[in-house]
Amino acid sequence: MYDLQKGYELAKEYYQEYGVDVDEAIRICDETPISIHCWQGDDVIGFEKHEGGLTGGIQTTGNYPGKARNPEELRMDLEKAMQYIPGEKKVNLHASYLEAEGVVDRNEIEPAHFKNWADWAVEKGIGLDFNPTYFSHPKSEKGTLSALDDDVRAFWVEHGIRCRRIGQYFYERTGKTCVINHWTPDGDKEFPVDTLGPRLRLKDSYDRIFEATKDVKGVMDGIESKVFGIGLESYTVGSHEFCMGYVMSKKSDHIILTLDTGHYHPTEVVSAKLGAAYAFSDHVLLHVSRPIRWDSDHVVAYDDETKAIMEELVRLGKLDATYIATDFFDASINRVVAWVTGLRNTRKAIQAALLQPVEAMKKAERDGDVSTRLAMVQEFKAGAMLNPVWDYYCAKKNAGVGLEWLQDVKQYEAEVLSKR
Ligand code: RNT
Ligand code: ZN
Repeated sequence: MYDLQKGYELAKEYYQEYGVDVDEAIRICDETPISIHCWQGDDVIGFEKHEGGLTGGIQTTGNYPGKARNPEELRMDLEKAMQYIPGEKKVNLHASYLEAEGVVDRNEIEPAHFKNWADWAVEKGIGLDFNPTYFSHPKSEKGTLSALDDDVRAFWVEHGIRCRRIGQYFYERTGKTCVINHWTPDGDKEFPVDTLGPRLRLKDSYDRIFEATKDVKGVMDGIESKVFGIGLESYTVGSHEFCMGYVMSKKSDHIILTLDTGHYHPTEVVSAKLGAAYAFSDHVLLHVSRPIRWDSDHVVAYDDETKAIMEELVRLGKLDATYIATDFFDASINRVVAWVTGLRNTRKAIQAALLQPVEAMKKAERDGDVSTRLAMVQEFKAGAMLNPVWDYYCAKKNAGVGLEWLQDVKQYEAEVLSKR
């Protein structure tokens, strides 16, 4: 191992010349919460006792051995991953990850079914986020919150209501805001004749959920849009325009927009949407993912778009206003490696964005010196002296420098995962 202290001192000296305070950049990076999605650990299956696989137009591919088969294994795998993910963390659960004796249907779930998760979070000192599960269920085949059948729609409205109450329970137990993401896969394989009706029903369902739970405290609600799903290619009820319209029309302090990096046409990017979203809202929920040709939910990479998103949040001054959550599911590799890699990349992109002379860049722009602006932005694109700072930070957090963590995770695979 090279001399980490020396690297850090040199980086400090380097950044000082540009007026960037490295210690402050490390502190902000460390304190920015990232919500780790639980569903990478078991390929989005959950712990309900009924049959049936993953539906809703999302898909995991691969059959790598060692996935978590029960809540104990999932928590154990999460703990292993969290060991190598530096900084403030939350864990993001789906309603389908409940713990109950027999079959408990989606319209029957209660805080008690998530008590073990809450106990665990309190013990770890982390917050919990939540998601209603509007898929992988016999009643989700012909739509959920937008279903034509009134009974089916009422069933899912009840699910949404119960999820908000569970969100409050998480807030009460952990003392940290619970961010709920509302996503429905509702859509159509073919072009529908009536594109408005389902949207009016979805709007009414969300209204009913929020009206019935007006008293709920400590919860934020992201409304997530999508362009299409597998088998639902032609029409999505909760499209971007629908969700943006819904959120903005509510003028609520807890109903916010969710932007998932895999949910747009291939040439559209979330980084370009943030400035507009923040012209109308105080908070945004981010789902950081990696779409390869479609919403494939590959492990988050340290790529241009992830970096651009974090740069944008820092430059907008909205890093602390944004709820950052990961959302990917790769079943073709060691799932702990997937978590650690995706989460470290997300955190590293935040660190890189904080190690830039944003004030000087803004000043050049204000002064109309667009040449300096271009030169400066480009100078810091490569990350300058990011790695020595990142390595120093990881060492300080005991999260493994470089690939140090990989050996331990491989050993965990040999001793634990491969025996499942
Ligand atoms: C699906 C959405 C949604 C899900 C999770 C499992 O396209 O991105 O957020 O990935 O709810
Ligand atoms: Zn998502």
